[in-house]
Amino acid sequence: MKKRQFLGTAALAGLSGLSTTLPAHAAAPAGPALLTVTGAISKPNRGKFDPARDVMMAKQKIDFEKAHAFDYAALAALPAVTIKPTLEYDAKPHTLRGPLLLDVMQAAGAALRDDTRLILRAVDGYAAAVTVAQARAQRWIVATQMDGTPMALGGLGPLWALCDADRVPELAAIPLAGRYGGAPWALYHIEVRT
Ligand SMILES: Nc1nc2c(c(=O)[nH]1)N[C@H]1C(S)=C(S)[C@@H](COP(=O)(O)O)O[C@H]1N2
Ligand SMILES: [Mo]
Repeated sequence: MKKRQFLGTAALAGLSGLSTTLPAHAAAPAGPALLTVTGAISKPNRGKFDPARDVMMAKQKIDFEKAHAFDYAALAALPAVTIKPTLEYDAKPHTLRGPLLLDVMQAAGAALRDDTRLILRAVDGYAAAVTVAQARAQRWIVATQMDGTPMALGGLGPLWALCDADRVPELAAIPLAGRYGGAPWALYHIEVRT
């Protein structure tokens, strides 16, 4: 009995000793990270850039000390909004659904000054920037679904940052073929730049 008690106490002491040496961040997602947010954030949930693992990011010259990774479940757990913009590929309205970009930023602890820039980067290297003020005013979302279905990698997914361009006058004024120039499909990385 005494021995078991001692071992229990020792195990607990060991655990608490370990936890104080771990970095103070929440657990990384269980599923594969679909979106990694880096830069000016205060809620990291994984380690800094690791050249042995973050290989595609290395090729795209991405480097960071802090990062918050989201898997599909983490994004799906945030409140979702639905938009119905006309897309240029078939000139028809489609239903895009996902969390607000700024809610995703908030979950990562991103700096959210009006002039903070969010660099939205896609797997093919395409990148576009939106300011926090623009993301708020135009209600940008990180779409996780189109027409009720998750979007494929190789298509427009798995994530697409966009807004309801039909209902944003300055975007609706642009011909359809150029209206989504600022909206990277296959989004996988966002850098928060103050
Ligand atoms: N990942 C990714 N997103 C992108 C692009 C791209 O090349 N790659 N092109 C942008 C531009 S310039 C426009 S006008 C629209 C449509 O481009 P697309 O015909 O290449 O899809 O998507 C935008 N989003
Ligand atoms: Mo474009």
